[in-house]
Amino acid sequence: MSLFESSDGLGSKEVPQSANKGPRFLVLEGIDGAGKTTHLQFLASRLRQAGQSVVITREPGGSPLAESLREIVLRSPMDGLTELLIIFAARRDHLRQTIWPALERGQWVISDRFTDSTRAYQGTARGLPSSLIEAMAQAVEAEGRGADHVFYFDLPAEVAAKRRRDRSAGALLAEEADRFDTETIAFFERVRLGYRLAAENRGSQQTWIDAQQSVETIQQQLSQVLAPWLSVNAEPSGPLSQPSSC
Ligand code: Z5A
Repeated sequence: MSLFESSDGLGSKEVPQSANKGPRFLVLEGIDGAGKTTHLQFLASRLRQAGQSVVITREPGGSPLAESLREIVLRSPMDGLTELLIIFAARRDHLRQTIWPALERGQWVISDRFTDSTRAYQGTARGLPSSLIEAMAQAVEAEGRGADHVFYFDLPAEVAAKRRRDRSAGALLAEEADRFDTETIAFFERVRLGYRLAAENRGSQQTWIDAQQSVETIQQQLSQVLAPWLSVNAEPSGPLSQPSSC
């Protein structure tokens, strides 16, 4: 996934006191190949058509430091606890450098993955204690706004693996494998379970999507979710000339 569109990093490092109307910080979650990138672009284009300013970002990554940490997490051998610590370090910088400043400017933020990835991958799938993950999440996110709404793209791991193979075969060069590409189908089924548990804890601030449906059907579902938010956020958001606007 190469859609990271960087922030200018000019935003305040003060603790943000976001008071925007309605949801502004959207997150897409799901196993690798579930369709997050595809539908993230759709959500962003719908928001922009409605006159909103949107920052697209991703995890691990989304700020210069966090992008460096992403390379380490994806490529360097390490144990699960080391992985967890690096992911939260990256998230802290991502929030401070990119997400909170964008929200403060009145922009929308759409992130490909956020803390529920940690709950699902490092928690349910790798078996690290949820008490540790929740304590770290609280420390890293507590001063500012967290995800307003999470879209979970649910897909059987076998189907996701086939989609990834098809995508690689269609590319000029096969995708470079990372540490997660060598995980088993059973691992990704545990991740799916982790997402189901995370969604149950999120109450109404989430949309569960059967990602086996066609792209068009999923886009209709996303449009229905967006519609009431766009009427709440009817005024154009943020300074559209910001270099970090997309
Ligand atoms: N990670 C972690 O362990 N803990 C954490 O806290 C965080 C991350 C934040 C980052 O992966 C890795 O970091 C991730 C977990 C770990 N690894 N894994 N697994 P990444 O950022 O490199 O990649 P990704 O986010 O996992 O996924 P992706 O490759 O970008 O896939 P995707 O965005 O979900 O799918 P897509 O590219 O939109 O779609 C895949 C293909 O399916 C593509 O050809 C589409 O055209 C096709 N597609 C999409 N939707 C459909 C439908 N509905 N029908 C048919 N075909 C479709």
